Amino acid sequence: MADERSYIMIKPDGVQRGLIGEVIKRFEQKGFKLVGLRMLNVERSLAEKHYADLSSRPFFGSLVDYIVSGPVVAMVWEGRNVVVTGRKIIGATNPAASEPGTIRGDYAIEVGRNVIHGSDSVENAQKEIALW
Ligand code: RTP
Repeated sequence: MADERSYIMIKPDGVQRGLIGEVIKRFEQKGFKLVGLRMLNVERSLAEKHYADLSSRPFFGSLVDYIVSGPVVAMVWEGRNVVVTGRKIIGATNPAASEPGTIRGDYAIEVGRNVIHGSDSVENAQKEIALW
């Protein structure tokens, strides 16, 4: 579907490290279209809702602390297979496993500071876009 959309978010460490341009460049060069962008400080309740599926995990508190620690860049990207391809551009969750050439593979070493979020399914993308 040509108008598939994904919710992509540059997390506070990515913003602080000056990686906004690099992330946007990689998605643009691939051929995806940026259809929405907003920089914001995240309320704790919004971070908790976004990661509600992980609320029983031991790292949930530190994950929410991380997301509210500074501004994020919330974006919607559009294009064919953008959800799955976006996850490939981003790389594996744990930077120890993400391949060089991916964003996390090139710019992160810790799972708790992994620069960027990308929706993991079309259904979750729709929910996240509505939420953010
Ligand atoms: P994201 O939602 O941020 O794109 O990440 P993901 O789908 O690749 O991974 P997920 O399992 O949904 O985890 C969400 C975020 O939680 C943090 N995390 N920390 N300390 C830990 O062991 C741990 N595990 C996951 C990461 O920031 C991960 O992106």
